Amino acid sequence: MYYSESIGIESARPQNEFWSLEVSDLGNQKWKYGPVRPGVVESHLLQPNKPQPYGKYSLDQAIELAALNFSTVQHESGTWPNQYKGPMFMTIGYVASSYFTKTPIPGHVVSELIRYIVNSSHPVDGGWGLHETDKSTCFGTTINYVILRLLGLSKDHPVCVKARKTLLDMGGAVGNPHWGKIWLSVLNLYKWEGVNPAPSELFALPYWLPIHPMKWWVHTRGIYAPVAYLYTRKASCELDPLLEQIREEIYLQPFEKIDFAACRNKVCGIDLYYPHTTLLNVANWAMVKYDQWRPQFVANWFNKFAYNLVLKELENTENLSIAPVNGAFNSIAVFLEEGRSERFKVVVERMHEELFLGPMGLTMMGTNGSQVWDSAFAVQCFHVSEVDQFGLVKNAHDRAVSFLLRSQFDTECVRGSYRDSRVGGWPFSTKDQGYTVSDCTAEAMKAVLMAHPNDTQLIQKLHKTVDLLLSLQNVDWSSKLRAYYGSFASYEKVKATPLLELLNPAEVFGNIMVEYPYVECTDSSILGLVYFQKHSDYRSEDIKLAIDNALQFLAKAQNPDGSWYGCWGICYTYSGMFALEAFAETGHKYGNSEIVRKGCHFLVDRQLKDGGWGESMKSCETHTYVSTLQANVVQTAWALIGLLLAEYPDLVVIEKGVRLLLSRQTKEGDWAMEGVEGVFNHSCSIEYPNYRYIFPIKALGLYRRRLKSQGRTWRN
Ligand code: LAN
Repeated sequence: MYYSESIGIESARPQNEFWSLEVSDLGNQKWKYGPVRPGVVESHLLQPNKPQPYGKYSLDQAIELAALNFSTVQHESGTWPNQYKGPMFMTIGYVASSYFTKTPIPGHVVSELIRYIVNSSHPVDGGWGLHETDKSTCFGTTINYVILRLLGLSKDHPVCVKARKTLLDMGGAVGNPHWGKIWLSVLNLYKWEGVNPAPSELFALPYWLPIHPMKWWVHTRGIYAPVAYLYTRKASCELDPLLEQIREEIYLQPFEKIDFAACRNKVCGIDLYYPHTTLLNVANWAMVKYDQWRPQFVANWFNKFAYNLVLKELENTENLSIAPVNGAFNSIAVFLEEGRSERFKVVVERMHEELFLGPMGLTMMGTNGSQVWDSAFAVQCFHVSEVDQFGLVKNAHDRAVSFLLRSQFDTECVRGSYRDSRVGGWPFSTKDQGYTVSDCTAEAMKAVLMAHPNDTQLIQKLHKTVDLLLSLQNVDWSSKLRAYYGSFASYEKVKATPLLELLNPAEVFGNIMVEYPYVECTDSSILGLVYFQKHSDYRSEDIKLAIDNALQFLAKAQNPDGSWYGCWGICYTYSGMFALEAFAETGHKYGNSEIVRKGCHFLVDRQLKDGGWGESMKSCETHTYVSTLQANVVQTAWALIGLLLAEYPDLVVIEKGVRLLLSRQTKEGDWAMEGVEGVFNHSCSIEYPNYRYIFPIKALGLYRRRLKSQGRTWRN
């Protein structure tokens, strides 16, 4: 049961006002409150998740109904909006920025934000973790407690009382990791002298230096540019009576008595995932000394470099920023530089596109959505299941394809933003967000090719996509040295040494400093190139070589037990599906490849008694397969897809999984949300609500093909 109404603060809720979702042609989505009545999409998104399994459909009926149901919840823009939630450290950005810049948050937003946080508090101790299904941590509990207080929940409200006790039991807010300390300092609830340094000078270093920040992972440098600006200015919100009260609530000692400088390296043991190295401690110590010594005018001068990068980021993303974390920091930097300028107003307006409403309330998502990614997979699953021409599904399919075609990048980034070419590429969410991702580009290319296999103009346009994809492959001498020759990373090629991880200051995430080779990104890139090759001779030799190199990387990345570690989905099951698909599409099947046989056996050995698969988020954290007790639909579909594409011979194994999918299907043709599907940086889980349609439809469709190819029919 979710809290739905009164949470102790007054929220004006007139009878004739409703929440409705506006989505632009480019997939930018915004929840609005007003006279517009919610439609089918909104009702679907706001409906609590408790569909009853029906399980009586035949295979054909199951596929068709699922595809029809999925089509009805598509928005006319061609996207499938969904609450892409999970991380519990995003909303603080929106709330802190609003508080800092004194930008009022409308009452209807306030009450929904509170409702989500209240609903997601830990049932036992009332705290919050790094992500929604995490144990309570100091970071999660502090920032979500602070949000509730800033939004007007009383300190004596039972939710605050319970959370505060948990926070104080963990030693109070001094145990926050770096990002927590930064937000608290921005809000004047902590002192900058207790924050490990992020000086703007780093951004003024010459680019040829191997550790230059603009060679870091796009997210990390996107966050640290505005953070450096705020740190160097020691920017703090104006103190007011509410902040003074919060200062007295979140620490064990009175605020004035705390020696903040001594808390710089203090991190609550529960939070710590990635401890400091000695090298980082020494570097921090030196930077603190430097910071104390360097005159303010020098600091201001260096800050111009960091601010310039903030502006470039805003220009390249239509004022959106790559994701909410840096978006919120950017908004404060712009406010400090420009006050309530036109740019500031747009930046604030666009932040609302990252807030999304769901049955539990309103929250800041991981990105401004997952539009391109989901639409690309949707188109593919309709084709694989041969329902793309079926009734209403055809309409949904065509709209999704048009959306993909509209979302391809056709302009480059502005000069001086340290960004690679992007024309021809696709993002994860929307064109405005502006960042090419290797696998999103490849999967979108595959989808549009499936839809328009003979369109010569389109194929011509995809030449740029192929150029871009090939340019993203790690094939230089350093990748050879590090054994990831042939791989693909997420947004860019690997540009700097993983040794930079020794300087990872975030404490709660692993592998955030630089790009890494990712099995899934490599798999998808292979698939995109393979599909392209079926339709064109363009750069065929280069493509062939790229695919060979990528396959060799995948072979090396396979663990001795046959598995591949997944970085963006949970976990070995997710990666197993992608890897087996990449091998299958290049002609490596169970019958002719030892790699594929091992990959299949790994999955088959983990099939649960109920016939399906279920893998826990713990796999990602511990790098060891951890099964759940019961199967879930999405992971069962992933395993089935891998096995079916690999042509795993034992149909009994596969049929058991198929039966599990059918047994969980509802009368309406969809499936319940059963758990979290995604992950990032090894420690944070994130939901992909559309996966529960896309992958079961694909798995069932593949199974139907397999039966047909063997001249068999389904028996209930
Ligand atoms: C995502 C979501 C999508 C994901 C895939 C396309 C699935 C993946 O194959 C490549 C990487 C990518 C694009 C990705 C990267 C990191 C993101 C953007 C996220 C997991 C969603 C949120 C996350 C972002 C980094 C959150 C901010 C937090 C930090 C620790 C920097």
